[in-house]
Amino acid sequence: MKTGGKLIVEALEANGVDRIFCVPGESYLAVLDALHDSNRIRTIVCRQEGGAAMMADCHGRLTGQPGICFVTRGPGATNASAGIHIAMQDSSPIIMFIGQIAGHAREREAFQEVNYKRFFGDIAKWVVEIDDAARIPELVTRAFAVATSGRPGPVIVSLPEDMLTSLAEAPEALPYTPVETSPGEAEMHKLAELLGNAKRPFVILGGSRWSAEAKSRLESAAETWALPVGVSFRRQMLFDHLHPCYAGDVGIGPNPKLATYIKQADLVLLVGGRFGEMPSSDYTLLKSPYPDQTLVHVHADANELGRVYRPTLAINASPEAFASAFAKLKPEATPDWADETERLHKAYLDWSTPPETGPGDVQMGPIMNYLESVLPDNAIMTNGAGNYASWVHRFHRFRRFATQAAPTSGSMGYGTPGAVAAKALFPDREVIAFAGDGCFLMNGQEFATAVQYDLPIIVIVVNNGIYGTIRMHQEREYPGRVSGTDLRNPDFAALARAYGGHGETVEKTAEFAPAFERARASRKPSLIEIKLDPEAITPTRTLTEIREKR
Ligand SMILES: Cc1ncc(C[n+]2csc(CCOP(=O)(O)OP(=O)(O)O)c2C)c(N)n1
Repeated sequence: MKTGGKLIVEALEANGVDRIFCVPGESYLAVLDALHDSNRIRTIVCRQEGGAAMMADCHGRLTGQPGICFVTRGPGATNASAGIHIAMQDSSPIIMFIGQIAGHAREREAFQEVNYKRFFGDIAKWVVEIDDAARIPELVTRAFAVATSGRPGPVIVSLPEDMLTSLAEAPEALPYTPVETSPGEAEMHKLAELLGNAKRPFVILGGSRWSAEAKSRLESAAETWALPVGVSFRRQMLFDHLHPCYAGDVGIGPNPKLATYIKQADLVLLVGGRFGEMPSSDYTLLKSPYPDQTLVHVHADANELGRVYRPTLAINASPEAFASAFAKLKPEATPDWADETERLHKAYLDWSTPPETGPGDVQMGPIMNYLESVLPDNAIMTNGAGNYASWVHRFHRFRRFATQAAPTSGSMGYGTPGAVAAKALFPDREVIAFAGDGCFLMNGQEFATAVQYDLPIIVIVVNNGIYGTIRMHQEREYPGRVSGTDLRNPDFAALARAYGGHGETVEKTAEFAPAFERARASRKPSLIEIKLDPEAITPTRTLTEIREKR
């Protein structure tokens, strides 16, 4: 006979879990107690459940294995919902365990009582409450299967407190069996035929369930077919940006030359992604529901095929399995679009060259150039939402898999917790979090987690004193009528030092490089605050130009 808490920890161990992210609660003391005896699971205690859930998301995003977090009922679970929404929209495998109220108090609106099936109904892939400790091995293993199969997503497991302390005899937990979905020969044959008839094809990569191997197989297939390849919003780690087939990021505000090419393409091969509102420029790059182009859509979840766009050919396969099959497919004749692919790559290189000048004393262009020259290919970049992120998305040339963690759902506050999870996974790699002044203070408290676990991340806070993205939209839609977008900020560098980290303030471009070197040398979690002129609201347009519609 074992307690429910012990059975939970055993089921996690059986499924290969080596770390959990948590904020403790009295509702799941029995699990915390069992973790005390586990020498296989590292407990990373966080400062807010939103941060813990985002760390779990980042872990799932970079490894493909479910990120695990534990939170308490009511306020813990509702705080965490920000990270659950990200995992849902971004198709990341995560499992969140919630300590639930005891059974006898149910339906009385007891202390911190929430019905999780209703609360998470729309933003989780599956929600389950375990009432009988004997069923823990079955239901936890199923949670892993659901989180990782088809289109991955967040699973919520609610654990009533009295169930966790009860004793039960349960079968031994066995690990989940991953489910693969491969393309059939007929589909690959049809793809070869469609490509053979195409004149202006384009490939867009997105979604999850990729790996370093799948990426390199897709790169070699692109080379064989001389295909131009773009990546979906914030899925930049899926293709080497210096590969001659790389055509750019199909995200917010794509390169106009690229957008024109996609609109005029006659075949689009969409692999792994949903091509949602952001990458599709509000469903205009491909017309929905009936695209003008021949559309070949490859997705691991049959429910995503034909959901928004009617494909000419639907291939129900994971990116991994598709990339393997595609790498074996050879063209009958030399494709005649190779010159176009070369031209698109050249256009990308021009587009991703940062501007030398801009308003104010600090220029982000040269700072990005500097970072490009010193960061190794395997450095990991994380960020949340804000205009500052366009500097990373447009000018950082991603080369390798597992080097990017940023929510496609456009959630603020992800950079710092994402960086903590990434550094815990890859202690030997450099991890750089980008944040705005608004974004950083949403989950900046997780800087304390970086300090607690000696995780020397470098957070770059681009401080323009405003919720810049919203100010930009405001000035465009309601010129001169500033409302609710000004910020009065703390001294961010001092804040980092108060946490026990290294802090620097940069007020001139030339100060950045030595500050960055000192941050690296400190071997402490570091924060570099860049004081950016609010006029530098985009890499190419000022706030005044936007207000005055110039
Ligand atoms: C959690 C969350 N709240 C609000 C928003 C809306 N929003 C998008 S960007 C933004 C401003 C970001 O400001 P900051 O981090 O300072 O970056 P900046 O745009 O100034 O570069 C806001 C409020 C959001 N996307 N996510």
